[in-house]
Amino acid sequence: NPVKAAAEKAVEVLRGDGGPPDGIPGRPGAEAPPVDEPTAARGPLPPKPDQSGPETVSPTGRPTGAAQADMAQGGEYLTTAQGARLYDTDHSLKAGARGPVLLQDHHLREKITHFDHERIPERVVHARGAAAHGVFKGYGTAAKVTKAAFLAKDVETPVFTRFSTVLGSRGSSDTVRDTRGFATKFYTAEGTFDLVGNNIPVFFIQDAVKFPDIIHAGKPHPDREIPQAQSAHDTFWDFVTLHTEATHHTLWNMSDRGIPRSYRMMEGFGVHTFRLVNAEGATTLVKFHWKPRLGVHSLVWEEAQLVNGMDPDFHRRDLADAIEAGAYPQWELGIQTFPDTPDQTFEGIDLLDPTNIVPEELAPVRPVGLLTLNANPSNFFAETEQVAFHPGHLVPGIDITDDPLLSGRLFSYLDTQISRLGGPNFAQIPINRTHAPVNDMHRDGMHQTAVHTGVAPYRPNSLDGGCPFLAGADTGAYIEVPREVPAAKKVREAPASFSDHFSQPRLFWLSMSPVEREHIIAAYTFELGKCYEQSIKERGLKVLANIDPELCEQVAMGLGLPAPAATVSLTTPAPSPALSQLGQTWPLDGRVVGILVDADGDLDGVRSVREAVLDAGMVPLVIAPAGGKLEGGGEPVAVQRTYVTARSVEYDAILVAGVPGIGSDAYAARDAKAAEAVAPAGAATDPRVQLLLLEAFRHGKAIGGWAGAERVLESAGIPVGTPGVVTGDSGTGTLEQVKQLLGQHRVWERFPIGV
Ligand code: HDE
Repeated sequence: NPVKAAAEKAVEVLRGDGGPPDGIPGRPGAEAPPVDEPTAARGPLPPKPDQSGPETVSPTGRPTGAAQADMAQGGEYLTTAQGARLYDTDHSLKAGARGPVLLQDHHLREKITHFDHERIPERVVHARGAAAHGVFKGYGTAAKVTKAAFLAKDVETPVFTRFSTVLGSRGSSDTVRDTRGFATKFYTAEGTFDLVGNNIPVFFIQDAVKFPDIIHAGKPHPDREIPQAQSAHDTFWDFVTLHTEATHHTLWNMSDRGIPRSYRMMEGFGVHTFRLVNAEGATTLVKFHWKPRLGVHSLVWEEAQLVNGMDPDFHRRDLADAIEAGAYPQWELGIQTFPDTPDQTFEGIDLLDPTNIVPEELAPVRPVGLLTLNANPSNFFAETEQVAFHPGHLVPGIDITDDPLLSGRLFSYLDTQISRLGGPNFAQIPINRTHAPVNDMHRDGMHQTAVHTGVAPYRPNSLDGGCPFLAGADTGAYIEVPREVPAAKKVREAPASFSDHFSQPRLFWLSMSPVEREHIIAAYTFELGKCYEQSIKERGLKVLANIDPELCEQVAMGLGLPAPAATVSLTTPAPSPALSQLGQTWPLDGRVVGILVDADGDLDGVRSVREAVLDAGMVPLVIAPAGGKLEGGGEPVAVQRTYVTARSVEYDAILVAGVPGIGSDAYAARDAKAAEAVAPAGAATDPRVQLLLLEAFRHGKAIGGWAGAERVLESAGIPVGTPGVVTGDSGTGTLEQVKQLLGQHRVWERFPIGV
């Protein structure tokens, strides 16, 4: 069979064990297409439980819905989109092998046309994100205040959570200074509930009408389209200093909350006050909180900047890796509740003002359920990109308030999906399908995938027997709370209670520990320092003076400008310790420990340490001068990182097992000159090892060593005895000390170090 022979020849050539590629189809002398037998098709991926939307059956009897995967890749043969089998997809149809491509090549046109339209508009904000599937389990503790069925005891609800940055484009870096989105879709039996929150509990503006203004100011400048995914530029600071209600959110951004260590280590907030309704119809005002089991942790700014270069996908990778490794991230959903009084304030705090928090010391956060993210998406586009959240996706028991920011969002999210997802039928996309039975009487429209039957998509009707029926309170209808709207004039105004823009930022500042304040000062100095306009820097300082004189003076010093005086009288509220990220001990799950060693190091010690790191639920990564395996003693030790691929920012702690050698050996044979440049002859330690240790030190990371590692630490300028630099007699003994340090997240005594 000449066809088969040509195919076999092609395979041999590709493997490198064959002769010249004479017989490859498409080359002169080729006789026929290469494949005459199909390879076995891979079975469709099993549908995820949370994608199992309502099953529908097409007129041909072919199931759709959860069996989508089957439709996507089910056939054994390569086909056109219409199912016609193809014999070749590598060559255009030509008039002769060297001749012009023919317009009649319908396969070429279909393939390229589809490709041309693969991209959809990215989200106008929150374009860059990562998501995961999971499950939410209710504790039943909210039963007194809400009838929402998914919060009842032990009810398990499939969820899909998407985390995001706000300002950057889809391809921007993960660890920029920005707010993070934290949006969760609960596929409840009563319909889908979306909690579309952020990792910062307040917002820049009090009224949705200003959303385009803050976003236009934060996005790259419209002339050169720079800077990408940054707030450190003139237009952002121009807006937030002119518009002082942004002060509180901006302060959170400048704090460590603006650069989270991991999506798994962020709090989430519903921001607005919502209204809960219980089975008797009684209402309670509520703020939603997500509390991460691993605690709230951040990067330090220099580290965040290095990560952007070393691994722009740092957060995305961290989330996916943790889930793949079975270290499922978890958050408790908590609620702060407030009496639904006519003025909707609590302890003098206006609950309709989204620039306010209610300190947890005044209203404790009570846990009502547990979120566990336990499965990565199988297809980024289909799931993470196409998921469409909307704060108006509510279930009975959860209602909205008149927060003017929330009102605007209720309009915006539906509207934006229509242009982003190409029409009004985005609810039919698998990831957006509700798990509750649907009969919405919506018909037609772009990308309609349902084949609706019946002739009466209207109400009332007699032709469909009056179907579908209306529900009542006893059959699970969503009924808005019949709240009285006070008689009022139609005005474009904010209430007087919205005009205090500084006392809550001051509360936040006063609640920070000294090291957190140091980071805030550094962040403002960096960001305002990046502005070109002198007047914007000066205005920035005026805003800071109204938060705190020390903050203002320190930043002014960094900018080389005089510190202005406050223009408001500064109050001294009681600090809220819950706002600080320091002072507790946290689980170690998923933390990354780098182990530096070479073939002459204590390999037995490394073997035991690896096991102990894994036993503690952490990730050990062996760093050596070159890749491959380190031989000596027992089992060879696999190397995960080399001096070339390792950078300190990947690790939460570093252990040194002996005196790791000069990494240049690996190059020496190839390029002696280059090797000499990397590690000059006679250097005690490879400069890349020194840099690794020094950076880890600067970023407050735990460092440990044994088997003579003191020499290495000293050569990096971080002798044993400096805070958080420890040695032990054995690898596991050293690890125990490092674990203690890791529980505090960082070695805070090392700050300030000017990063
Ligand atoms: Fe959003 N926001 N937003 N936002 N938002 C969007 O919707 C909007 C606000 C938040 O992972 C958009 O589908 C307005 C506050 C998250 O898909 C858009 C206002 C909070 C996400 C939109 C706000 C958020 C978005 C863009 C002011 C925290 C990403 C794409 C009134 C409580 C969801 C999209 C995801 C996305 C509008 C303010 C959170 C344009 C008009 C406050 C987490 O509809």
